[in-house]
Amino acid sequence: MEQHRVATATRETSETNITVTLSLDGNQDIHINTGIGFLDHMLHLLAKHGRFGLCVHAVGDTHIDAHHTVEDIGLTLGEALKQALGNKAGIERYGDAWVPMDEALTQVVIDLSGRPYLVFDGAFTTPVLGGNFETELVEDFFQALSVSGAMNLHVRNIYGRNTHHIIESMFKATGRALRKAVTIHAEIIGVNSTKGVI
Ligand SMILES: [Mn+2]
Repeated sequence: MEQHRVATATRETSETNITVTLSLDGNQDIHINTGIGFLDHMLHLLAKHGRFGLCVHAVGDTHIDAHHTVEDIGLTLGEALKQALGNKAGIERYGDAWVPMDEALTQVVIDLSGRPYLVFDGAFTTPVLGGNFETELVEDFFQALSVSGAMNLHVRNIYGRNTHHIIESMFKATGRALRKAVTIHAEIIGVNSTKGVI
């Protein structure tokens, strides 16, 4: 059976107004506009390397800083993922990727387990990229994604010098690991767990 898993999630608060549409199958169109150029670049990479369709439109209180917007996009993307996956029947569930970016190397390992847990290992020497993206927000983004996407997410930068390269390898690896984890295999009957529920 051909799958077309897609979901739209929205989040409206006094701080941000966000809409995310995520397509796991078929559509690979990417439209990203968050008001934070560096984050647009990273979300584009995640979608491209995950072979996802992704539309993200966000208007946030970036006159304060990027924190609310970055965190809330992580939450909304995770919510869209959770909705698109539905009951997770037939999915691989686990996914992993090693991605180099020149001198930087990152490993990402994912379990779409229903159990939110982030392990993040990364340090950035450049505190701000693109004028308005505080690099410490990378961990906050992945924390939000792991919680609302109900996933066990390990993001481990092994080494690297250039902060842009390190973060880029993290987002690409997350896209590739997610692609593996959401992939449906005909030989997986029901949910890929002895519990019967993930
Ligand atoms: Mn780049």
